[in-house]
Amino acid sequence: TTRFNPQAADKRWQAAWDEGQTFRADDASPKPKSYVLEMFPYPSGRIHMGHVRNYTMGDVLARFRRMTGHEVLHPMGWDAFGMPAENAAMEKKVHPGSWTRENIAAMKAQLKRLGFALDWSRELATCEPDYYGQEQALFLDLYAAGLVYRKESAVNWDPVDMTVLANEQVIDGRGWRSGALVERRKLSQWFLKITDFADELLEGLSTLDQWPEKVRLMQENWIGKSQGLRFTFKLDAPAAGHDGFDVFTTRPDTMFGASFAAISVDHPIALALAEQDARLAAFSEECRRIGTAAAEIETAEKLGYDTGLSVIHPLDPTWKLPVFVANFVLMDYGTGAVFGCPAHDQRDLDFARKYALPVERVVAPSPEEADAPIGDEAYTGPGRLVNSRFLDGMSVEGAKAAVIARAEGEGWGRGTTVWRLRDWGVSRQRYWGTPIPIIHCDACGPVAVPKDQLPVVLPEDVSFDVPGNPLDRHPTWKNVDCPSCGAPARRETDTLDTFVDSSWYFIRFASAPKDKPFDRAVAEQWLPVGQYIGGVEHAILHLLYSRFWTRALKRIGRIDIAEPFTGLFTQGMVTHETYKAPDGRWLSPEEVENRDGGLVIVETGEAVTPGRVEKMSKSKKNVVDPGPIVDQYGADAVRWFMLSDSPPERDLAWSEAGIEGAWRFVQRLWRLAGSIAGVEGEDRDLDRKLHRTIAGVAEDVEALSFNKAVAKLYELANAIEKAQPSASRDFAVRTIVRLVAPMVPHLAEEAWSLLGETGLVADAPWPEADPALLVDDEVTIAIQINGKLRDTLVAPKGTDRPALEALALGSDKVIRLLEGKTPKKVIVVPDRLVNLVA
Ligand code: ANZ
Ligand code: ZN
Repeated sequence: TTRFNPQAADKRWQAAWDEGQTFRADDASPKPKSYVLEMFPYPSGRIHMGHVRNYTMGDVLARFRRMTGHEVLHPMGWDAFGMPAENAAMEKKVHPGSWTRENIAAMKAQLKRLGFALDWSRELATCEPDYYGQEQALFLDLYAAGLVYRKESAVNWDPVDMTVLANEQVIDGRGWRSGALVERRKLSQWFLKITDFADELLEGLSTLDQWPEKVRLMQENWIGKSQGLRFTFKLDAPAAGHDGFDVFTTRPDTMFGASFAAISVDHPIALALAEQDARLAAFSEECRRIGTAAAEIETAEKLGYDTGLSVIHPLDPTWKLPVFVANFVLMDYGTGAVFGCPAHDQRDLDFARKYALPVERVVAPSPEEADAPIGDEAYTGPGRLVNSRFLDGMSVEGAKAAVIARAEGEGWGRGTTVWRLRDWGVSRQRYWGTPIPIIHCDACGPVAVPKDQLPVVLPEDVSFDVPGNPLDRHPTWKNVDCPSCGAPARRETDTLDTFVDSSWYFIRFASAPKDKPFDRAVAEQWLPVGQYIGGVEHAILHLLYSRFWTRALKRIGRIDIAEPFTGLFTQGMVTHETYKAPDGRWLSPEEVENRDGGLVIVETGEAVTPGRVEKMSKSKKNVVDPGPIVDQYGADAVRWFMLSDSPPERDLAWSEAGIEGAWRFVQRLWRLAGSIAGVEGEDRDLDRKLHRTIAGVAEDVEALSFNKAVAKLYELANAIEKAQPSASRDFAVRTIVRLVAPMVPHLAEEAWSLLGETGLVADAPWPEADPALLVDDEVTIAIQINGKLRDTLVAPKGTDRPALEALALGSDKVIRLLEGKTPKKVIVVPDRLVNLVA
């Protein structure tokens, strides 16, 4: 046979699959349904290696599931709204729509070039009205159900560009383009009531046993359920029009270790005080500049301002605590106020050391440590209460309950639950997104666009010469009559967060009628997604929003599915070497060469720091574009390489040697396919190897352990190559073609037809493993009489007790030694021994 020519084969089989609509999912199929989904890409311009790896994994599973008798839904689409399109519009003067659609066309061609078994008839792009119009309908359904509301909320405002910035556009407190200090402005914005589902979303995590533990944990932390005590601190003397304020604590047990109270800079009392106190006003301004996001505050230095006020300890009216305004207290968590217990909270300890406040231990891990001093580290472990009056000797949990009971009995506090999760703000002051289908009328307020007027289509004639949202300055689009009273009114010019688009695309893939978002019965046939595969960067927001959206639809009776993704897999990244010049500049591989055993810059001859292996990224110039690689080696070699070497959850280092190895293996498979001898004869060892591989690869693919499946296939190929011609060998050749079909489908189709098989290997059933051939090697069993070794026998591993007993009793030596007597007792330890007690 000649060499396998991937360029020709790829083209031939891709055309055959297209023409035969091989991968079209049939809603009406009686087969068991299987929904395999990879996170859909943002159409940035070109497919990168991360996509190739992600989609190859999903593809192997999808093809495997088809071979094992499933009707498979494996769709693809485009997460097509978002800022990069607007940036391109500003920089290159192209319309975001044409930029996006061109990218989609280019990337689609690249995906097709890789031979993915996708149902392209279900392709969707979120930027098209037939998609976002249905999203608007769903938004209005949620609005009608009270799950959408409007409230004032702060945004990042760039005073030079006169535009709202996304958080990622704020770098060190400055606008990414203008460099101006970003201000916080309050705007009226739309919110989805995800907090209504906090409990459900948390509880639901326990049902997701096919999700990575770390993702479940991240979601749990994000939802952040905290149980504790909310109580009122009375001010010693009323101030700024307040008698006191509420605090929230998860550690009511530590009340006797309190040494101060602290309120947020945005707390009403702090705001009122700052009006009279210029120094406090300046302090607050400074804190806001550092940032008020939880992550920033965690790392920032703890700063406080002593208000001179004091509060009364609720468990001892003679005990006063000073009140600080502090930068580490967040306004939008709990009550925006805390009591500080330095001995048992690190932030409080840092703060107390800085402002010379008392530090008293109230929890001790052992009685001997009751008065052990606290050093630089707060004690947050378990123990018993000390120095705490009526709580002394109680456990932490017992003391918490005791303080809550006392507070509730005396009426100064209540046990409560506080959530970290906030409602989802979905308003974006951007053009390239789903228009929010609302009209603002001076008389009627916000009015839903009537459903028969959907979709609210984005106007095409917009310009990006001026910063800000073009929808805001588009008079004919913006100014409309109120659907309710007919008076002149204005369209909402904010668009939806693109996370809304990706919160339900998997439902639209399952069912996409023209006149509604989806057909419930059809969608429920496919959903939930059995296996979802994507990057861990979406472990929190995208997955949580999708879970919320699905539950919200369930609550309003639109679909009866609680969790959208039963199986989740987060794959590792594709990495590559980097090169750095002496001046710290990143170099691309073309700028570097090997000279006398060392790496140097081609132009200057300067030495290059040999590269660390890092995630492929443009900034580090270590990106390998899959396009030319696929052209050179063919789709199968690239796919094979993506699956080999590393476990799929770990990073995969791209290497020239790796892709060449994959290419050679594809050629070896091709030579094997051409080596049918047509002779008789059995080869038991090869049979066994083959059947174990059939079972093992199936197991590995189901578990997404692709690298293990690949290793087994290598071994099998080795064994076939070494085997003498036989009928077993011919059968193994025919079978390995089916086994590799999910991974290297083009080679497999080509080989399938070379072997004279009819139809497509993509449609062929997965080979069946013969259970008799799966039993591991034979084992040697000891035969004892009265505990003494008398003989041994060889039996297949796993032979059952009666069979082993019979074999032992049939041994010549045993028959001789027993002299015709029947043993009183027979003890059998399978795979080990048979002991005959005479
Ligand atoms: C006193 C105390 C003593 C606390 C102690 C902890 C340890 P989680 O678990 O995250 O819910 N806290 C409450 N509201 C806050 C706010 N708005 N900004 C910053 N910190 C706030 O944390 C709850 C704990 O975080 C609360 O319990 C409170 O400090 C603090 F030994 O109260 B604790
Ligand atoms: Zn009106």
